[in-house]
Amino acid sequence: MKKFLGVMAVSSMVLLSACSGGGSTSSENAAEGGGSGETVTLKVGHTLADTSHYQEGMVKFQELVTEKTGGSVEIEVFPNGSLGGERDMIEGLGVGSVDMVLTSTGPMSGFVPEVTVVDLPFLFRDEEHAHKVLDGEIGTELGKKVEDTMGVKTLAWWENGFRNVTTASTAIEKPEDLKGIKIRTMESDIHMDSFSAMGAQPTPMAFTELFTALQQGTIDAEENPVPVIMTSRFYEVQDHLTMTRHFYNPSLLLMSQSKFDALTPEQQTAIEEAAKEAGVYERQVVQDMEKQYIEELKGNGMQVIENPDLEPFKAAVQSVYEKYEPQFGKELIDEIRNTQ
Ligand code: EAX
Repeated sequence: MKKFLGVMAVSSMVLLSACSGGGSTSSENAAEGGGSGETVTLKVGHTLADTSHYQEGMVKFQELVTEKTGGSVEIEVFPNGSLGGERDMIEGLGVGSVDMVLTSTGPMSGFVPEVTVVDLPFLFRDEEHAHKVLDGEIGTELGKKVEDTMGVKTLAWWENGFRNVTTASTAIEKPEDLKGIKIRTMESDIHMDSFSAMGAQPTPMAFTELFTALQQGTIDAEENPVPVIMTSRFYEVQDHLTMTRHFYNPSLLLMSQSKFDALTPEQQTAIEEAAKEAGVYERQVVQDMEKQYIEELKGNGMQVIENPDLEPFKAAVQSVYEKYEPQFGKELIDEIRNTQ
């Protein structure tokens, strides 16, 4: 995979500089690196709305990159899946069609299964617990695993948030209420196994196809963090929300290794610092939005169950731990759980 990505990236670099499209280099700014004094423009894609937490984080990232590089590097943001779904964009890192992608860990099971240990249901107590793990040794090692396996640069851990169930017409108070419900999940084996264990019928699907599928009724339900449900207007096609917080969903800001290597050392440091600082900012945006948007979703007609009894849901997914413990190792799972 690394050798393949390396080759593809080099060939795309050549292609890109030949046709001087996105990610290419053009005009003046010698002061802050940019050895050749040209401004480097880097394209970053994500799937969420231009009012989302991802976008707010990206605007902060843009500002910080411009500031820290004195304008020698510019970030161009492509929201709304305009560069494709998360899996497409991750693949695009290899072929040079995408310079950077902000992706949730869901689709990573197709690329670096080890990193999906963080997707286990009810693994994290709260955001603080998750941040402690991801900003610590475990998060660093998982980020390194992505780099070593895919030959891309892991810039930072951002946040999508705790995921909750929404449905078109069924109030979900206990796992039995999910029986036979056709629910969309991300392209994640753990997510699909968790909903099968709760009795639902999971359908993996790219985010870019989700709203239409809900609108047409080919699926009954989906699950996402509150800021996504609000900014992607799922309240228009779903009437019920239960705050199950069943998965904590981190996001990875990944960059093409060859694009990173083409920068000066000063620019590389600036990008890495900006990615981390904007990530801290973005996490706060998620929490602020969650507080604000639960009331707004009610105002938009959604029936919200804010404090369901989660014990029956946790009990229903124990089989998922039995299945994946051998893959990830009980030690790592316990280490994550016991992180204070
Ligand atoms: O990462 O696919 C999803 O449901 C995600 O929340 C979305 O792509 C953002």
